[in-house]
Amino acid sequence: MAHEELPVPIYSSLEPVYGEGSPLEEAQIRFQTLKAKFVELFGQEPELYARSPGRVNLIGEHIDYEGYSVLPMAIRHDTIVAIRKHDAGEPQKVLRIGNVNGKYSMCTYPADPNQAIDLKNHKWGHYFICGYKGFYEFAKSKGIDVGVPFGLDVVVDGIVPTGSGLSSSAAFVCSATIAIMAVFSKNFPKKEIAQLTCECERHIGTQSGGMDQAISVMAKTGFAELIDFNPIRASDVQLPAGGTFVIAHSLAESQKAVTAATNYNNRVVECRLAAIVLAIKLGMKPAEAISNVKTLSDVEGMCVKFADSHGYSDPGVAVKELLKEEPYTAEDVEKVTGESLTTIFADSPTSLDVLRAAKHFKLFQRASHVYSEAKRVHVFRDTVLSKLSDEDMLKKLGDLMNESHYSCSVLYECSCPELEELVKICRDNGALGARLTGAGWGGCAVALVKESLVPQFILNLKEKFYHLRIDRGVINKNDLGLYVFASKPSSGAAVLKF
Ligand code: NG1
Repeated sequence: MAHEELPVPIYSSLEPVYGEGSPLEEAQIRFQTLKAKFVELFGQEPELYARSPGRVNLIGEHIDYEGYSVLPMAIRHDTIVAIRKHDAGEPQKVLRIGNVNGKYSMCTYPADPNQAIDLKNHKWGHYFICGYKGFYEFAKSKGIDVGVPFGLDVVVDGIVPTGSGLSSSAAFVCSATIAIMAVFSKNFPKKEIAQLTCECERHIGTQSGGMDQAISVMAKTGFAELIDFNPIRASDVQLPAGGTFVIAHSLAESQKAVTAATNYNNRVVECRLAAIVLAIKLGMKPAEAISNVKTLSDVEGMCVKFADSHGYSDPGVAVKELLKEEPYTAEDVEKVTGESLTTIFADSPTSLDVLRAAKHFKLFQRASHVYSEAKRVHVFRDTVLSKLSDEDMLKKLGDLMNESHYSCSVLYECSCPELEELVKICRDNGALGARLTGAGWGGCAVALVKESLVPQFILNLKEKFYHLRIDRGVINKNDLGLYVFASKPSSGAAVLKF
């Protein structure tokens, strides 16, 4: 059976998830600490644990929400959620969410799956509530009766660096959702959990695509995954042995939920507008385009249809011919659509926030990025499958990563000065390719480095990028290992019941 059809595995020991040696020892300590914290806070032991990893995206940035395939791998850093369901006799119907890390104080919410999340007042516990609401919504949609809501005690231990583009949020939402499911003795095919966690993370206010949750739930040790959407599917990608991916933090924190209206959601809206304008220019009636065209991948099919008469079988060509390079004002777009933008987005409050904040819309640049990046993902995968020598293969993969970065930086404008500096240092110090990874606007870069050069490469990064920041007091020397590390493809979500 394809692994996306299988349920989340349930293990009674840590080895299947963490392997052996120091990762296992580190995990043993974390689980002991987590259990002790749980007992300290709630006076009882947790019933079970769920864990889900962060990820690094190797290529395919800002295209998942446009319906295009992406190519991430799970990293070993994960979030573990310990959970206990209150007994029927316990009167308080509350969700108490504690954290091993003293930085995050206990959050309390009512045990009410219909509660609204207070987006104006961001709290770390909101991510748990995304999973909580998501579980009930999913159960309802499947006609599963999960009875009256119970109180829950929860303690979280997350080691995916936050605001780093490594999907700490998805690791938290997925582990929370899976823990809640497990405590209700429910399990579902991984692809359904990937879909549900993607949808429920949107309760936090970002219009995210499904990449992070899909890889967090479906990852397999030793493989990156090509993730397709509609329907969600994961295909194993065995990376060439001679190369290693090094992840390095730019130390600029990317606060995706807070900056959504001008950054992440802004790009989602720009892509939607680009798709509608393209569809109309390709001959679709405006009203039909507004109601049916949601993503740039919807337009690709139309381009193929129009190929004979116009030569647009490549959507990149259609973008060049049909969109203007200068930014569009709202009026420019409305002239094409014949409908006001606020009407088009009337059912999406977070898009309306975008419209209020935006001066103009760069449709040409955003669509050019999406179509070219979508192609690079497939070229990357084909290169890995090709018969090229290891040397040539790694070089080609590195080139694709560099092209991806250029496109993210110049066309999609989701880089920042710190990432630019870091990517340049990576390339100047022997990386075959380097690029920002994740949403951008801060967070991490990923570099492809020849295996034998990795230790020296990391030393160089420390010297050229991090030492200065240690001297300035931005980070502590002892924490360097958290900010720059090599990563192998790690395992996906699991439930642990001892
Ligand atoms: P980050 O911010 O790196 O977790 C976000 C989105 C992804 C994808 C990337 C850009 C969420 C949860 N994740 O990832 O779906 O669109 O940006 O490729 O919003």
